[in-house]
Order: sequence, then structure tokens, then C-alpha cells
Amino acid sequence: MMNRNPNFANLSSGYLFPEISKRRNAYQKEHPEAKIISLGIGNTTEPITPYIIEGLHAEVARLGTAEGYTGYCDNEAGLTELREKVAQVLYKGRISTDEVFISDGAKCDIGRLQYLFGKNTAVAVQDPAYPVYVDGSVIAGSAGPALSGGSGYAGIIYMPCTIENNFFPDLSVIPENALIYFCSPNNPTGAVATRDQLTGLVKMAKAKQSIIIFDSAYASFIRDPSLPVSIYEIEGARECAIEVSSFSKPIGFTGVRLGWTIVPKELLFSDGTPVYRDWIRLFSTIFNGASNIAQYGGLASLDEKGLAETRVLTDYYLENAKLIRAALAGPAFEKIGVKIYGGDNAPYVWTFFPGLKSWDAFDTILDSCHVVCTPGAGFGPAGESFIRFSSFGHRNQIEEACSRLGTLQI
Ligand code: PGU
Repeated sequence: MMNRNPNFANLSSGYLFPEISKRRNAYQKEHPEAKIISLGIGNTTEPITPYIIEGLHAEVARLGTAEGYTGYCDNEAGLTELREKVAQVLYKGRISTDEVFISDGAKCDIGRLQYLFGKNTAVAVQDPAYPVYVDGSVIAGSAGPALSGGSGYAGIIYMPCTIENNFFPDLSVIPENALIYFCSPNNPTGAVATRDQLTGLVKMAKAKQSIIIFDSAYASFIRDPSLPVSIYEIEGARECAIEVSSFSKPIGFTGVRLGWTIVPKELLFSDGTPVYRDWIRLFSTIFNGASNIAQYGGLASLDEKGLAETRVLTDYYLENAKLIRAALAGPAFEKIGVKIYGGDNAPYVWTFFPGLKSWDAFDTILDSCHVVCTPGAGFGPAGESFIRFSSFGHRNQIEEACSRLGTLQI
């Protein structure tokens, strides 16, 4: 019989979101009458907007014609028009067209990036963090096994993001030659790093000869114009950062699947090899390009009309976040000292329940409000006692969830 990859035995439990679904389904089975509303997984709910739908339709129509049909893209890195548009519209020319790699989503690229660095890479993460950074590192052999009592994984350098440090970590713990995962606007805390903070991050990464994987999947939710939407707004970032991003949340492509990764040419490995060169080799070997249909949808989203629609869509979810924040500020929560963060430049509301374990708060909210949320402990040790509420939902469902939350008894 084949030996199991031992890294899998190092994982402490199932992936967070299926774990939540399992609990939800078990509850539903026991309480078939419960009309459960999910504010758990960050999954878009609103229809794709008309101009972007037109972009998708037009490509579908072309594919049905002899002249318009295309198979594999000439270049796995994506349609040149789309790469160009990403570079110009989203990065204002700070990066060049050939540094843009179009993919089937940020999560997939985060997984693929692990191959670039191999096992035994030192990994530093914000704590709490999107679970893929840590779980992916464990699978790749850079971390593990799980430590007892939910205190994370051996080998991962956790950088706690707490109420006390305003959810921006102490960077001095970053070791030499590390891969640093950094997400802003942050999932789950909803915090957005300022220009000064990101300048500090870039300086530290360079001093420690480390590489940042900057996840900007929620950049389109930033409304404060002083906040950076990309790491490349920071001087020096081209020499130390890869940026991963996504069309999922801005235009509702969670199911269509489209994202991108930026690998600047200045970024080098210790032996002087450009990371760019290996990334092209990797990308062309294990990826066959994003769907052409999806890419034309993405292209439409970067036209003026598409950008206006993106704004309306993301505003809708930000309005939901406002309603959730207001509900959590009600007397039932105030009485027990609940503290609320995020939700203004990000689609997540991050809530501290003093004296309660995250999974206990999850169970209480599910049982008494029939609302599913995400337990903060699932994002890392510093997420304990927090709950993440996602603002992705139909307005009537959000309103109903908010009114139920208003009656919560803890
Ligand atoms: N990066 C971050 C920071 C995310 O939160 C998510 C989705 C992604 C990337 C995924 O982007 P794609 O382009 O769609 O691949 N996070 C959601 C969904 C859960 C999941 O497992 O991806 C969330 O609820 O955290």
C-alpha cells in the first residue's frame, strides 16, 4: 500500500468552512423547523451585474462561431487585454502587463505559490488569518504538527493582531528568509493597514530578506481614500512582495472563478534567480489558464461601466455590514461587553465576546437566533473569543438575521 503524505496527519481538523457546514447541517437535522440564515462563509449572493453579464455572454456567443472559437489560451498567464487592463486600471501602471498572471482564483494561487518555496520554509502569518495560509503551509511541509489546545501549529510564526495593537502585528518577530502572509483589508478582522504600517512591513521584509505574499482579495471594499489598495503603492515592495487578488468578491465571481497574481521582475531568490522565472515555469506546468468566458467577464468589469457596477455591488455588502454592526451594538450585546470591529472598509464584522469561547458563542448564536457565523478561533489562536460575521447576503436575510440577533440571550 502507498504511504500517506505525513503532512496530512499534521493537520488538526477539517478545513474551517466545511466544518461549519457540518455543524449547521447537524443542527438543521435536529431542528428541521429552524430557518437558518448564514452569515458564515464569505460567499457572494447578489446577481452578476448587467454589463459584466454582457461581457460573459459575448464570449459565449463567440465560442459558438468558427471565427470566434478559441481553445487553450496562447498564454497560460491569461488574455493580454485583461492583463493589460489589470496593470493599468487596478495598478495604475505600477506593474507591467507581463507581471500579471490571471488565474482561477486567489485561493488556488495561494496553494500554487507554496510550490515555489518548497518545504521547510519559515512562515509568518497574521493571527488570526485566512486559514489557507497556515493549512496550505502544513500540507506543503513547512509547518506542523498541531499544538495542543488550539494554540496553532509548530513552525508557524504567529503575529497576533489584537484589540490592543489595533489589529496590526508586531513585525519584529519575523525571522530571516521567511514567507510572510499578509492580508489587507483583512479577513477576518476587517482591519485595513495604513500606508505607514505597510511601509513598516516592506522595510521589515527587506531587512529580513523575506518575501511577502500580500492578499488584496477585498481591496474593492476600501472606501477611505487614504488607505492603500495594493502593496505596490509602497516604495520597495516590488523587491519583496507578490500580490494575490481576486474577482470573486468585487463582481460576484466566487462561482465563475477568476483571480490574479502579480510577480514583479525585481523579486529574487537568494541565488539570484528571479521568482518571476520559476513562477512562469510553475504556472505553465500545473495550470492551463483561466476560463476564457470568465476572463471576458473580468475584462468588462474593468471598463468604466463595469467599475461603476462593482462600486454599487460592493456598496451593497458594505451597507449590510453597517446593519450587522448596528444590530451588534444593541443592548443585549452591550450588557455583556461585546466589542465590534471592521465592516467599514471590509465585508467582515469582527466581534469580541468577552469570557466566551468562539465555538460556544457560535453554538449559542446558532441555537438562539438560527444564524450561522464563523468562530474566530478557526482563524488562529488570537481569534479565540471572537466571532466573524460576513456581510454577504440578501438584504432581507441580513435584516432578518439582525432582528434575531437583537434578541440574543447569552
Ligand atoms: N483570500 C482571502 C483573504 C479570502 O478571504 C478568500 C475567500 C479568498 C482569498 C478566496 O478567493 P478566490 O479568488 O475566490 O479563490 N474567503 C472566504 C471563502 C472561504 C474559502 O475557503 O475561500 C471566507 O469566508 O473566508
